[in-house]
Amino acid sequence: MRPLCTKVRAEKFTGCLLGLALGDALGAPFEGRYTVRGGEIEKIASSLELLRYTDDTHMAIGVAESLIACRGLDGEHMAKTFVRNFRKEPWRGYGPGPPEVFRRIESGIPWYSAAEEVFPGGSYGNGAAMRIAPVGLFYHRNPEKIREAAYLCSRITHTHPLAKDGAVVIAAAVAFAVVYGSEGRRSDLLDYLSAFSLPEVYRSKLGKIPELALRGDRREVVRELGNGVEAFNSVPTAVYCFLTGDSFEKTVTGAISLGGDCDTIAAMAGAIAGAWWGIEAIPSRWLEKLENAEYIKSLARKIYKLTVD
Ligand code: RVK
Ligand code: MG
Ligand code: MG
Repeated sequence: MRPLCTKVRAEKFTGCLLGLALGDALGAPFEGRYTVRGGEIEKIASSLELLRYTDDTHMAIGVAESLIACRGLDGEHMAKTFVRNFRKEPWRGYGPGPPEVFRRIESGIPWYSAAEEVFPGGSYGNGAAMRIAPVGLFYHRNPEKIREAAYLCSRITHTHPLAKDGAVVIAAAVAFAVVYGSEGRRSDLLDYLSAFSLPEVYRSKLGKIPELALRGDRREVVRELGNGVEAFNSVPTAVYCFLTGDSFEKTVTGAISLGGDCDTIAAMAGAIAGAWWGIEAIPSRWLEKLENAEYIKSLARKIYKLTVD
């Protein structure tokens, strides 16, 4: 891949975190559905006064807050931030695992081992990947640090290797989008990801994307890549949505249309697409209704200041 020659723009950072939150908020009303028609998304979006986000964004906010406060990834600080944020807003629709991890941390179990036994072998849910975008922003200049940082961030709640590697894929995709966005080719993302020595399930699913993209058959995409809550059944799907959506809007609506865990797939795809096209590509009719948009934007700007300015 060619080296970074132009300064990356702050609009990509704000686009990334707002894109994550919008994918989450727009997808949330449809979570668990078999399929969703494009018109339904717009109908719900225009009928709601507020586009309210869920645990995906709530946890990504915690990741960003902690990265900013510590000027890097500090596992203990981030774990405390997650617990504090969860206690303030436990109603955000968290999966079963993280609240149990938080209870364990509060009972005195160290943050680095609290998640180990919540599921056999640790959780392989997509909860680590859905919140990881700020890590991709923070380390966009240092791809060699992305794995270590994504693993550390995941370890707090998701210790299964497939959850951790799912987080690596999304963090790396965000870093790629920030650095190469607009000028490069989106399809180069698959090459970029191949440098991360991912487990077989990710290599095989990512390898199927070009063919699936040619056919564009929704049912085949769900069958081959998945649309479930497991990291390996949603992370490659989010990458597919980014690679086949020709705009921010199409990426997010395409992700939601797949149904299943569509708030999370749209959150991950929205973060990558927002980082690629920047905030200016996000429809203002959606942005104006997004809950806490100014705060989310301010976090993205702070990460930009710490890493680029
Ligand atoms: C509600 C067996 C396992 C497993 C293991 C399954 C929010 C469990 C967000 C578990 C996201 C679920 C989602 C999710 C994020 C995981 N053996 N089953 N080793 N590991 N599972 O609980 O943060 O929507 O059924 O850790 O990853 O919008 O409940 O939560 O869609 O995956 O939750 O894993 O969930 P958790 P999470
Ligand atoms: Mg959610
Ligand atoms: Mg979800």
